[in-house]
Formats: sequence, C-alpha cells, structure tokens
Amino acid sequence: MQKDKFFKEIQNKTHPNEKLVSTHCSYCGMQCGMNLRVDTTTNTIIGVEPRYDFPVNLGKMCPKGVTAYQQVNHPDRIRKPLIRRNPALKGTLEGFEEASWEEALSLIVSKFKELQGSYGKDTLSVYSGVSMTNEKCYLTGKFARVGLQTRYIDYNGRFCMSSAAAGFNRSLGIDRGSTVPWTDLHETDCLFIAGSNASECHPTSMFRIWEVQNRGGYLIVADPRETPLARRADIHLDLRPGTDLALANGMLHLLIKNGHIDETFISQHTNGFEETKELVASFTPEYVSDITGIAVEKIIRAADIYGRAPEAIVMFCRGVEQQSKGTDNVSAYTNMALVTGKIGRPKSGVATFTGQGNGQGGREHGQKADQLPGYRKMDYPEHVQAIADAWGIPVEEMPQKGISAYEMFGLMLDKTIRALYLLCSNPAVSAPNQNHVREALKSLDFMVCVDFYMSESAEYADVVLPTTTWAEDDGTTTNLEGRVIRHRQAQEWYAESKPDWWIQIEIAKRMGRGQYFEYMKGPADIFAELRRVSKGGTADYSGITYEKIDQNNGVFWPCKDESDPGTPHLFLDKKFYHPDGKAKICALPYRPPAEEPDREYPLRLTTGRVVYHYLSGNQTRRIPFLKAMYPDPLLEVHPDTAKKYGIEHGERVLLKTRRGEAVYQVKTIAAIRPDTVFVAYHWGKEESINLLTNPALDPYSKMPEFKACAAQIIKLEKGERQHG
Ligand SMILES: Nc1nc2c(c(=O)[nH]1)N[C@H]1C(S)=C(S)[C@@H](COP(=O)(O)OP(=O)(O)OC[C@H]3O[C@@H](n4cnc5c(=O)[nH]c(N)nc54)[C@H](O)[C@@H]3O)O[C@H]1N2
Ligand SMILES: Nc1nc2c(c(=O)[nH]1)N[C@H]1C(S)=C(S)[C@@H](COP(=O)(O)OP(=O)(O)OC[C@H]3O[C@@H](n4cnc5c(=O)[nH]c(N)nc54)[C@H](O)[C@@H]3O)O[C@H]1N2
Ligand code: SF4
Ligand SMILES: [Mo]
Repeated sequence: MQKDKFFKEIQNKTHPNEKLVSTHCSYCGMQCGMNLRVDTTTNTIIGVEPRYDFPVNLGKMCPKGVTAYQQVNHPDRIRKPLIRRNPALKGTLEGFEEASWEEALSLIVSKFKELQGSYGKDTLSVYSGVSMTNEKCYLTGKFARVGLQTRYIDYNGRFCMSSAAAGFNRSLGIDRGSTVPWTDLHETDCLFIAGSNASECHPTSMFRIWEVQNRGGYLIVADPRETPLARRADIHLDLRPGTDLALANGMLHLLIKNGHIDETFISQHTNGFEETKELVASFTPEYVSDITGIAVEKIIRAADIYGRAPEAIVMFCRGVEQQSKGTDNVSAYTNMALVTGKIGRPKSGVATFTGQGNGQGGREHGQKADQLPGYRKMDYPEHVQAIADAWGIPVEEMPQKGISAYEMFGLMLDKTIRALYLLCSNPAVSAPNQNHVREALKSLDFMVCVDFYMSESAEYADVVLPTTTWAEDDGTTTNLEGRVIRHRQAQEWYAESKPDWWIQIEIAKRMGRGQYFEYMKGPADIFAELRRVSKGGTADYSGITYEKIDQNNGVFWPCKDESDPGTPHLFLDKKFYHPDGKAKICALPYRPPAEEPDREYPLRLTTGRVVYHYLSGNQTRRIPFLKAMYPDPLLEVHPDTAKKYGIEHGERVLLKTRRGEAVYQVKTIAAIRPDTVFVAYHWGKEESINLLTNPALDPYSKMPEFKACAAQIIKLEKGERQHG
C-alpha cells in the first residue's frame, strides 16, 4: 500500500518544461505501461519512465523498453518519400532520391493500375506486420481487399503466432493467447513452460514466475537450452529440438496412468479423450526418453508435479510453435490442461506468450490470408457475407482467400505476384531460406516499402515511404493477455512521415476506392468501424471504447456491448467455443522434424532471440546501448562439441545447412545440449541465420520450422573468412 502511495506521488512529478504521456512499449506482447517524457518547449520526446499503475508490468521494464524512446528522433529516420530512379541498383541502398508525397503516391498508383490492367487484380500483394495498432492492422486488411482489391495479403504473424492460433482454434474453438490474465500467474501452484525464453523475451513476466516458487509452487521448463528460466526450474526437461510432441504425449500418458485426470470434466466438457488415451498408451517414459533425450526420472517427476498441483498453468512460446508440427504441439500441450480439468477457472489454464506488441490484436482483424475482421473465416460464406455487408461492398467483390507469407515468395518468383506493398516487416531478414526470399523480392516488377528506417527489405523497393513510430500516433493494441489497451501520440509526426492509415487512405482514394475509406477523425473513426465490424465475430470488440479502456486499465475481449465489462478469464462457464460447447482433446501421432541430423549434417540448429535485440533487429541495432551490449550474432556451442570440432571460444567458424551458410563467432556455453547449436536471428545480409533455416511448413498454420534443422560446423583455416 505504501508502495502504491509512493508511486502515485512520484508518477506525476515532472520537470517544469516536461509532460508525461501515458502509453505502452513498442516492442513485445507484454506491452509494458510506460510514460513518455515530452519536453514541452520543443514538443519532442526526451525519455521514458515505467508506469507502476499498469497491472501487467507494475513499474518493471527491460533494456529494450527503457531505450525504445530513442527510436523516435533517431538520425536514421526517413524524412521524405524516396523513389529509386535507377532500377539497376535494386538490392542495394543506392539510387534513391527524395520526392514529394504527391509524386510518390502518383507513381505507386499508376504502377499498381498498370500492373492490374495487364495481369489482373491479384497481381498486387500486401505483406504486413503487427507492431502496428489494431486500427492500422484492421485497415491494412481492408486496404488490401477493398482498396487494392487483391486476394494476396498475409503478415509476419504467420512466422509468429500462427501455430498457437491454429492449435487453440482446434482445441478450444477460440484463439485468445491466454485463458487467464497475467495477474493470475504468480498465484498458481505450478507453471509448466515449454519453449519460452521468457527471461530474455518477456522479462517483465519473471517476477510472477519466481513468485510461484517463492510461494512453494513449482516451475517445470522444457527447453534444449538451460535458459535463466530453466536454470531456476524445479525440473528442466532438456529435450532435443523438435521433439515436443513426444514429450507432451508422454505427459498425457503419465497423467492418465497416475489417475491425475478429471473424469467428470472430460465427459462433460470435452471430446476425443478415448482416442487420445489409446494413442498415448505407447508413450511410456522410456519411449519418450528415447525420442527426446530427457532422463526418464525427470519425465516422471514433471508429470507427477503437474498432476498433483491444485492449480496449474501450461505455457508455451515459439520454441514449440515454430516447428513443422507447431499446431500439433500446441494442441498436445493444451491436452494436459483438458484431461486434468485445469482450465476454465482462475489460476489454471493455458497461455502462449504472444510475441509482437500487437501480435494478438493484429491476428484478429483481417491481415491473415484466410481471415476477416472479428476473427471471421473466409471458409464460411456467411462470415464473408457479414463483412462484405459491413464494408458496403457486393459480396462478389470480396477477393478469395490468399496464401501464407512464405508461399507468397514462390508466387513472386513465378510472376503470379508482380508487385508488393510491404509495411511493418523486414522479411529480407526474418523469413526462412533467405536465398529464395531475396531472389523473390528482386524479381518483383514493383515494390513499395513503408517503414521509418531503411531496412534490408527496403533495398529491394522502388519506392520507400516514411511512416510514424508508435509514439507519434493514437490507437489501441491487444496485449498477450487479450487486454485491449491504448497507445497515445506523444509527439507530432516526424519530418514528412505519415501514419500507415493516412498513406493507405490516400492510395485507396487514388485507386478510385475513396468512398470506403472515409475516416475524418483518423484512428478514432477507424476504431469505431472496427468495433462495429467485429460485432458478432469471435473476437468481438463491439463493447470496447477508448474511454472504457482508460477507466479500467484495458478491456479484455470478447466484449459484446458497452455494459459488458469484458472477459479476463475465458471459459468460466465451462463453455468452449466449438458449436457443441466442448473442447477437443486431440490424438496426435508423433512425427520427427522435417530434417533430422545425419552424417553430413550431424548437429541440430535452433534459432531465436537475445534480450537486447528485437526481431529483424532493424529497430534495436541502431540503439547505441543495445548495440554495445550485443553487437554481433554468436554461435552457441557446448564445450564438448567445440572440443570435438577443435574450435575455441571466440573463433570464427562456418555454419552450414542444405540451404545456405554463414560465418559466426563461437560462444562456448555449457547451457546447451551437446547435439544442438543456437544462433539469434536479429542480423541481416551475410550474417542472417535465415540463410540456413528450413522453410518446411506446418500443414495447418503454414509456420516454417525455424526451431529445428540439421547443420554442420566447418573449421576455417587461419586467415580464411575471419573477418565478418
Ligand atoms: N528480447 C526480445 N524479446 C522478444 C522478441 C525479440 O526479438 N527479442 N520478440 C518477441 C516475439 S515477436 C516473440 S515471437 C517472442 C519469442 O519468444 P520465445 O519463444 O521465448 O523466444 P525464442 O528465442 O524464439 O525461443 C524460445 C526458446 O525455445 C527454445 N527452443 C528451441 N527449440 C525448441 C524445441 O524444439 N522445443 C522446445 N520446447 N524449446 C525449443 C530455445 O532454446 C529458446 O530458449 O519474443 C518476443 N520478445
Ligand atoms: N530464424 C528465425 N527467424 C524468425 C524467427 C525465429 O525465431 N527464428 N521468429 C519469427 C517471428 S516470431 C517474427 S514475429 C518475425 C518478425 O520479423 P519482422 O516482421 O521482419 O520483424 P521486425 O523486425 O519487427 O520488422 C518490422 C519492420 O517494420 C518497421 N516498423 C515498426 N513499426 C512499424 C509501423 O508501425 N509501421 C511500419 N510501416 N513499419 C514499422 C521496423 O522498423 C522494421 O523494419 O520473424 C520471424 N523470423
Ligand atoms: S518486456 Fe516487452 S513490452 Fe516490456 S519493456 Fe521489455 S520489450 Fe517492452
Ligand atoms: Mo514473433
């Protein structure tokens, strides 16, 4: 209480020429509350302080968050639209000249019209991202389908949340990343966390996780690396990359065998148990140990602890989802909660750590190839009709569904897609199998890139449009709990940059579709439309208003009318979102990763993140502190493995897979399995680990297998490629 009073007092203390603007961090799904400090004499952002009054982070922030404000007035900001006058320089940052908005927009629209005239409407494509507000994400889907009238739109969440989405939809009939609010985490008795490096990727969750143990509860972690989270765990299930499905089935086998299941819950609220029970009968601890490499005793103990815990939450992240069976992994771990009935009540449930700032909201409102706002699905004619009606277009005008992000690059190469409008993503770093992706971008007849910095992807563009950062616009995001929150404009639009929604409205107008894009009040009008259009969908935002968000520190969807307080806990009424109200327990046979180690490529390569950088690194590699802390990518190798290859800590070696190779400096580290190596993916060009990754796609989510492929290390001769 005293702390509350203290923070209330200091929170509003500012310097004489300073105001605080209450908003949220630009980076991960935690969406930590922060105040931007604004100098009122110059009206510029000069710093940040954490917000103690936001219940998710309670005043905590990580190294990215406390330096995020430095993006806003960074000298690398693009100031004016850029047009590449010399197309021969494609693939470089050369050949761009500054232009007026009028000239840039006219050029874009004339090219789009010309290409559509020759090759049909679907020759255009849109590839977007979810570092944007709900307002922008929603508008981007409408911009593609109504403004440009193309079927080809997909987004970077395909590489992020798509397996969680597909798994949750299949198991629970709804895709909200967490069934409980984050304020439940520290009150549970057991956290079972698979494939998450929360200590580096969702750092402000950690105080809740430690609190579970402080209260006498348990932490179980499944990860091939001994992350800080794994090191503090009661049990570290140190599995081989790509073997989660065997582990999850093994947990189920033991929960059933030990009588830790809830038969009443299973019979009243689920389908599929008998079939699943039969399937997991063969997943004995010995069999699971053979596949995963985890000691038998650890498997038994983990199942026992989870089974006995009165309340427990199963959590996971990209470690299990970015596999060619990511969807199955999600459903298989969700099975644990369903057979034990530890779901649909406070302090028990399942949760994925949503990745990007608006990774949740951005996947609900129509940026996905097969989905429309409110989480409507294009497979259902009545859903398509509902949105066509809401948008006021004849249903015949609604484009067909498109295809997934990685598959779009194939269509660029075969010239089905000839133009790309890229925003809020940097696929020339973040997509798998880079050699293929870069070739595809290069093959385009025309490409627009919208960003506030030049990026590796902008090098392939014909026109680059400068946009505003998160701190220069109003709007909402939906955090990893499903809580809709507000971002506020703290500074005027930088130089000549414009928000993504402004640009899309201008292009739509010039494409002759202006009547569908009338938003006098900008984000507020777009949000009003989003609310209306989402009504009746699974992700129903119709009862959420800006005022209600302000009054309640956010509102959880679904929220069906203005008197509805929102839904922090899902399924309290034990009603799941399938038509019969039941959840699905899924029988999922084990299958190995798409590529297993062999004599030529004997190691398992897995990829991910470090605390100091964010995604493709385009935002964080420019922040002096973050760059100084982690300047270059490192290849993590177990000391025994290093010895076997005759390589030493600090040495530069060649890492190679069937798709590509790159030179990395070695970091020997005992906290990784000897059969596994790890590289973070925040760097581009010849340092990009995605030159090596496997684009094998999950059949349901179309998620690439970023987390497991076969690799070899080649020692370099003295002097050979020693300088990166
Ligand atoms: N610092 C930082 N934080 C971030 C981000 C960032 O770029 N930097 N990005 C944000 C985004 S968009 C995302 S999606 C999240 C990602 O957050 P996380 O998923 O937590 O991060 P990753 O490093 O991709 O992978 C997580 C863990 O999976 C483990 N792993 C690898 N292979 C396997 C496997 O086969 N099975 C299991 N069980 N584990 C495996 C890795 O060793 C790693 O510790 O982070 C968000 N937060
Ligand atoms: N090997 C490997 N590859 C991976 C992963 C992995 O674990 N391993 N993880 C995958 C995951 S989970 C993700 S989320 C993806 C992310 O990969 P990307 O989508 O490439 O991620 P970002 O670096 O966020 O790219 C965003 C770009 O948009 C800009 N930007 C930021 N905000 C805005 C905005 O509001 N508007 C516009 N127009 N631009 C903006 C930024 O400056 C940046 O250049 O990478 C995936 N790739
Ligand atoms: S934990 Fe995520 S939201 Fe919070 S400060 Fe760090 S990057 Fe920002
Ligand atoms: Mo992500």
